[in-house]
This record gives sequence, C-alpha cells and structure tokens, in this order.
Amino acid sequence: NSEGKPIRCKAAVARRAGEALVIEEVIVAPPMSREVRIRVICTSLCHSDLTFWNLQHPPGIFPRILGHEAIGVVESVGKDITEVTKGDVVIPVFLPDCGECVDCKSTKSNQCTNIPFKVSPCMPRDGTTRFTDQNGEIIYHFLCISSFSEYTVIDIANLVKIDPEIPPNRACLLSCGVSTGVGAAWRTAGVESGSTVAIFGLGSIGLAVAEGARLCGATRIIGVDVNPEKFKIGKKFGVTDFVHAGECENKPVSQVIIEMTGGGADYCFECVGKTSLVQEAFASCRKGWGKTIVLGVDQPGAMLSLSSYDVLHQGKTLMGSLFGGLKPKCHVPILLKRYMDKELQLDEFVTHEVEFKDINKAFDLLSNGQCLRCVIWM
Ligand code: CXF
Ligand code: ZN
Repeated sequence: NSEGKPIRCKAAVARRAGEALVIEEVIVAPPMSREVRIRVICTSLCHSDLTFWNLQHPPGIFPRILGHEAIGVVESVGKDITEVTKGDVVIPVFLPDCGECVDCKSTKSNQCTNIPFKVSPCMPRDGTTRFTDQNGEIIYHFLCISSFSEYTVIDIANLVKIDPEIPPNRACLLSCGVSTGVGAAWRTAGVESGSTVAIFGLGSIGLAVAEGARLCGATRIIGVDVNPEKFKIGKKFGVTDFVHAGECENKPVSQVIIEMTGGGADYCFECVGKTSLVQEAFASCRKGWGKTIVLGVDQPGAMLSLSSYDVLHQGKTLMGSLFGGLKPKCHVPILLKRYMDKELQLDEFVTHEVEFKDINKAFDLLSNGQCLRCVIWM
C-alpha cells in the first residue's frame, strides 16, 4: 500500500526546450490537502504540450513533466477530499473548477476566482511541486496536470470523476482538445440550428468545433485550411464546404467566405493560434450579429490589431474562450454521455496510439502535422 508514501515511477521529463523527452525514474510525493494522486491510464498529446516544450528558457520552464490530456484512476487522496476515493476513474482538466466561488457557481462563467487559471509550474494552492528526480532536484508541473508520468498529483479542482464504462483512449480526449472545440461551438458561441459556421484551421480543435457545430444543427460548416487534404477528414465531422487558404486567386479568404455566405458567416472560429488569422476570421463574420471565437494560442505577447471601424461600427463580437467555455465538472460528463449515446464522435480523432516508451514518436507525429490525436498508453 503506497498511501501516504512517495511513489517511485517512470516519467517522461522535458529537460530542455525542443529536445526529446527522457524517460526516467521520478519520485511523486503523496497528495497534500485537497489533492489527489492518480495513476495515469493513458494520455494524449495536445498542441499546447508542443508549444510549451518548444519555449526556450525563459519563459520556458525546465525540467518539467508535460502532458495535460489524460484519464487516470485515483491511487490515494489527501486531507479534505470527499469528492473521490481510491479506485475512482477521473479526467483531469487544466481549468480549475473549485465549485465554491461566484464564477464556479454561475452558469455564465468557467473562470474560477479561488484558483485563477495560470500556466503555473507548481501546484495551484501552495505553489510547491510534488516531483523530484533521482538527484533530489525539483521537476516542475505543467497546467496542474503533468500526465506524462505513471503517477501524478492533481488538485481536486482540476479533476472530474467519470463513469468508468467509457474506453480510456476515448475519454482522455475530453480532457482538453475535443472538449475545447465542441464547447466553443456549444457554450461559447451558442451555435443555433440552421447557422453558418466558418472554421479556420482543421486540426483536432477545428474538427472538434465542426463536430460541436454539427451537434448544434449548423447547416453550413465551412472549413479553411492551407492543406486541401483536410477536407476529407473534415467531412466526417460535418464540414460541408472547403476554402483552400492561399489558393483563392488573390482574394482574401474573408472575401471568399462573404461571397459564399451572402454577407459573412454567423460564427467564425480561429483554431490555429495566429493573430493575423483572428483578423481574417473577424472579417469573415457577418455584420450585425457575427461572432468570432478565438481558440488558437499564439506566442506569449502576440498582439491583435483590428480597425475601430470594424470593431465598433459593424456590431460584430470577438470572443475569447478557455476550455470552450465549459464548466469541467458539469459539462465533461455530459459530453461523455453523448459519446456513449453515439451522438458525439470521438473515435475518428484517434489517428495513432503508442506505448509510453515511444512517447517521442507522438511528439514527432504532432510536430509534423501527421496526426490528430495520438494516444499514449502508460
Ligand atoms: C491551453 C489554453 C490556453 C493557454 C495554454 C493552455 N490549454 C490547453 O491546451
Ligand atoms: Zn490542451
């Protein structure tokens, strides 16, 4: 019985920016108050893992255990934990949901005030770490999850208890990327049936937006991508039209979309992480009621420039969204049920699966744009 004791296990440690992860033995401390130690069942690679892995130090932080899209089983719990017990199956979510503050109690927000979201390298409440290496040196956390380890310690605000019936290599997708995309259409935008949607970037997030828009009854879903191959996979998630960015006979993409839709899309989603594309998406949405939702994550410090004419006088809305506007503890189980009821598609997102020892293959695949989701089995 490991309860209350440190656990020695394998973790894939990011030691330097952009360099292959090193699988090494680490020591995972027992959970403190309001913390839970979990055994990771499987994890998948999200683009944000690559973004932070590639950040030179500073602002990059090393050594660090990356990974935040996962599913696990509770190994032991710290003081003051009643929500889960040993053996429960849980999905970690990078966005805290304390359940007690004004925001967590409101249906209008998913931005917790008690534990404000930060890309902190430490545990959210006491700012220390639970990982050390063989030499006793600290290893930093990532997004409060650090799932590229056989065991990890997570704050209860970052865990959702789920129905264990769902296959783990599907459930883990609801931990970040797919939830973010589906949620952005469903919760942030509030896509209505009959709507026209334009999605900039058909990676996993963009395809998840398409899936969410399809479930909300959108009738026209326009995919925009530099790679025309993406239309094929897009069709499986309800993409009805395709715009090949960069091949529009010198017309800006926004003009093509305005012409296709007779005035602009009702909802536009930026899913790449380029501020220039946010401008293009914003220009593509309809005056009067068009909404543009930004999901992509650009480099830290990237600035957005929009003309005041466009912003103030056309009645359009520009919205940001974290975790697709979803409240983790309430909405993740709903999405999970919709998968079990065969409404929400998750299977098509999993293009690759590898063993933990081959985690660097997953990094290669996603870096080269060769996969949607690569599931890593621990
Ligand atoms: C992202 C959201 C924006 C900040 C960095 C992390 N989340 C997950 O991939
Ligand atoms: Zn993510």
